[in-house]
Amino acid sequence: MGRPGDHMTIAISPEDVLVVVDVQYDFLPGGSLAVAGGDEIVPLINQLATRFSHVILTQDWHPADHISFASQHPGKAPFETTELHYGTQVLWPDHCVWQTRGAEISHDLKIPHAQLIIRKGHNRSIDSYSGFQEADRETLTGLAGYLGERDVGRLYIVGLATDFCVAWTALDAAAGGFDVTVIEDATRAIDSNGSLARAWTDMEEAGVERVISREILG
Ligand code: VGL
Ligand code: ZN
Repeated sequence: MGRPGDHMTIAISPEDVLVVVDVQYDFLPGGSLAVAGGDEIVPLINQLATRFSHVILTQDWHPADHISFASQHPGKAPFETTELHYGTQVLWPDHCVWQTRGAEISHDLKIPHAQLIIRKGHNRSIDSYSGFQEADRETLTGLAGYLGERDVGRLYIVGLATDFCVAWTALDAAAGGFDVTVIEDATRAIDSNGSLARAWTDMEEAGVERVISREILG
């Protein structure tokens, strides 16, 4: 309870999970798909992680000839789209190629108690923004099974990028019946062709909560 004017902080329970999405060198300044300001959220994520006893990470993890790369589509440039068997796919610069430096999770992320790293996007012919399922909306990663078996509380999602992997992970979590919160200032966006505004609209409609870190950290 607070006095009028006090800032009410959100209580994190031991069952709640912090999901840290794709804090990898290719999404940070200097990387091949750098997200503006991506490095600014790393200290904040480290601080938030101290409040959670259960933290999991996701890692974008592609073969060198991944279908989401513009380089695999002659005549196409990054950020254009193409039609694939599962729908419209944004084409990206080559990024997060497995076993390259760009795919590594930033060493500035200091979360020794993180318990699971879920890799996604390893199938050559299917992209996977979401930590739960691939872009064909069929192939599951197993994350929902893991979380179900651990009997978790609310999922708090942070990381990169707000409008792609964070949003798709949040939407799938909500669709799977989890309570979901995105901590907005602990994310940064790519914002290509209106993708950020669209992502927030979709998340709002799906019942995803939107908070800022001060509401948790006090
Ligand atoms: C992502 C584009 C392509 C992300 C991953 O982490 O948001 N975006 N692959
Ligand atoms: Zn990717």
